[in-house]
Amino acid sequence: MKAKARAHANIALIKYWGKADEALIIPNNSSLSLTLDAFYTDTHVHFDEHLAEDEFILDGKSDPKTLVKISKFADLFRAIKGINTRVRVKSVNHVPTAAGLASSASGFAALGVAINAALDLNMDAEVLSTYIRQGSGSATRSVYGGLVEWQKGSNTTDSKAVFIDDATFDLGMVIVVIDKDEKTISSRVGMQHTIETSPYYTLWAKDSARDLEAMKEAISNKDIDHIGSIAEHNALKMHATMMSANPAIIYMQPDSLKAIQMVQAMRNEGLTAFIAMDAGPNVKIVCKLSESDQIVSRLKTTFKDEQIIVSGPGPDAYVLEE
Ligand code: 2P0
Repeated sequence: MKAKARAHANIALIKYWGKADEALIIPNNSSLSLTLDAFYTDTHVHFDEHLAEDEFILDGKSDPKTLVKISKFADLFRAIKGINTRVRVKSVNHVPTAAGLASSASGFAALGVAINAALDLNMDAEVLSTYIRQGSGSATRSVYGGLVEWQKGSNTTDSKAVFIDDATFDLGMVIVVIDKDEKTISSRVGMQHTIETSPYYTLWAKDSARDLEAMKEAISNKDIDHIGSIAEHNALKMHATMMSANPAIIYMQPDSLKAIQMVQAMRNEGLTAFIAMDAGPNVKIVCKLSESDQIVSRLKTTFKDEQIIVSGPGPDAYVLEE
């Protein structure tokens, strides 16, 4: 009962912000993301009769805080298999340089794919995504490569990932690492606080449904400018909604705004460049891969080489040979 798997991180172009069901992680709005080639997690699992407790080692160090979530997650699969065997989980996050972009999305997706293989559960990617979702919402989308929708659904079996497009039409992303430290307010806490206190929250959920439809149309047209402009508008609306919570949640830092202004300047010069920020200060730039060199050379006038990472679309999550 051993297996190893790899899953790539994803960045949402239509963001997930808020849960309809906190226990089952069913979101209030559907989301859509690009799986990235540049960031991934490798996870080895071993369900071992000799273990008294579950164990979790991340990048060579034991991580008791995440272990609680991992044990709960493993319980979902143990219940299906009808076993109580404890598991040893070893994960390695692969992120270029000290980016601090280690992701719960690639982490739970790799873990789900590895457990599915180790326990011979034979779930297909769509069904598996409904379990991975219960580890971390954004992980749902990392089961597939390219562009992926997380359909919000209304129950635990229909809130799932759906593959949209392999994104091999020059779509890319440049990531500007502003701060690699762990954020002070986790997404889980931040989204709940936004729901409870922002007068704009219901508008966010309603508007993002419209954005999603426009995004799917732009993807079917392979129109990167349109994809970027919808993504930027959606990301900034999410940040505006967070800022309208009480007390406000502000993830942006002065250097985030500096990067945003540089992106606007690049656009005025005719480059395809749009921002997509998550629950943190780092700035992601939706772009054409063929223009990424020009974008990087402009960013290098202000940011250090190691703060800038380029990525194309990544693949599906998959089982690795041991
Ligand atoms: C996203 N984020 O769509 C959005 C945009 C952050 C901002 O998904 O509570 O770590 O585990 O479901 O998946 C981050 O939320 O939260 C996230 P949980 P998760 O990528």
